[in-house]
Amino acid sequence: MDFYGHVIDGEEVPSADGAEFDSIDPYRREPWARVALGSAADVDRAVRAARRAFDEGPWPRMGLAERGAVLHRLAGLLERNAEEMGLSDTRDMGKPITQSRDNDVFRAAANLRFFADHARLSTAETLPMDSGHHAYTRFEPAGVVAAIAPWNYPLMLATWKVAPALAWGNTVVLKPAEDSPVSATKLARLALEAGMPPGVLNVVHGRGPDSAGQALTEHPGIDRITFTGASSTGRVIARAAAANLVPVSLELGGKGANVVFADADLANAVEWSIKAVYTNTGQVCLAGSRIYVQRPIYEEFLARFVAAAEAMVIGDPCDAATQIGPLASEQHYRKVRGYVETVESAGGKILTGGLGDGWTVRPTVVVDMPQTAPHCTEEIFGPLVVISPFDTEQEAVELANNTRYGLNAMVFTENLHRAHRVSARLRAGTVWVNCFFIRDLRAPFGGVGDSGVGREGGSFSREFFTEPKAVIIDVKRD
Ligand code: TXE
Repeated sequence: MDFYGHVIDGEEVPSADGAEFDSIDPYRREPWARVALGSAADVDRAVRAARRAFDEGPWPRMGLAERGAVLHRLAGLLERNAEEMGLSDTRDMGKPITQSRDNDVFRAAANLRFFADHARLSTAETLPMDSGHHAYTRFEPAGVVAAIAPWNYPLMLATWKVAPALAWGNTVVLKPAEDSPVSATKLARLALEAGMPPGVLNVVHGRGPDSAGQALTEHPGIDRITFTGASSTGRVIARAAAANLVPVSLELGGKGANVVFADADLANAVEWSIKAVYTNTGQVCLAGSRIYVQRPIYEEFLARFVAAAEAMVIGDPCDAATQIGPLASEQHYRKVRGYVETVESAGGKILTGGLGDGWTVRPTVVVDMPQTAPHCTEEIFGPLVVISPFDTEQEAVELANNTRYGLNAMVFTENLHRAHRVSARLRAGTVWVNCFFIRDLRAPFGGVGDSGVGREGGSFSREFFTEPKAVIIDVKRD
């Protein structure tokens, strides 16, 4: 079994105390990689290395074009190693290979390319003042960024944080999720190959509480924390950030509502609705896990949706034909299984799906579920959708907004006025109309309520990963 170490100051190293853990392939349900298990000592080494690289190294002082060229080279290396990078995530957490290799790796590369270019082309405000002074803004790197990544899009979400942080001249300590560690070590190896100076991108593996994650968020040498994961963990991290007065960006869970009006293009609505809840086996914060369908088309929508769900190919995620793999870990499988097993006691009915082999849950469709049931209010993070009918637009908006989460929502309608009207009324960071998952990296990304704090993307990432400085010059003297 291959070993994956921490990457600290340009070196791949074991833990200071020699501790290791197994990464489990959730389809084969056996270890496939050995990984260094970090603790506070390893985090401290990494933060010190990142601090040295920030205070003394070339990275923050480099021109934007030169720094951007390194990020573009790294993007190219990811693309050239797409097979290996994709397979790492697939073996770690069971994502179908056509999603990890053909989508996530290229999106990771796009993150690096986009933020390299965005930083280079970014303009800053200048303010000629009536008093004869001139004010302008400098976007200076914030310092050492702690990035804590989840396991559902290991490489893609790591780069979503690392790319803007690096592009703006920060140095980074990345802690990947313990269920998906391998691609992070490979990313850091490739960064060195691309010419990134030692200490600029460090990776420390480990768990969250009482482990590397907690040590990183509590470390006094950190200047920013960016986190994607559970809402409960977000609260813990926000407390750690508050103790050190460190700005924190939290991208947390979701319970996306998908509202399908009777005037929708039905084929389009079904196609996107299936993708919205079953992509990555439902382990997506953006999952459209509650579908509300207007009554005149409810039965027709259900029939088409169930047929499409039943046609999905379940199996080995390394097989290119597979659309639904196992859940990412035994622990996560147990969580999702709990929701499947309690559908009937909560008042609902399973139309299709249920438990599969191993740690697999089949694409599951639930109807007749009371809106107060946990299945309608909690993030399940698996291939289970609750479909409910509604009558009026007002009722649809109320149902959609009836959640503590507010990450995203979908609306399907051919009525332009309704599309704008409902989009404005939905409590969500992103609303997709007649589509899903389409992203422009300049747009704000994040959620309201339990879905998070702050936005990233484009200039929103710039605001977070820099310290904007106002410089005011007296220009009136001669
Ligand atoms: O998340 P955690 P888990 C949701 C989803 C899932 C649930 C639990 O509903 O079922 O969260 O998943 C690190 N200090 N999402 O337990 O614990 C941890 O090591 C510092 C939604 O895996 O939040 C990992 O790197 N770090 C989601 C990362 O946080 C800590 C993606 C995420 O793990 C820490 C994932 C601590 N005290 C899960 N505790 C999304 N928004 O997309 C944990 N970590």
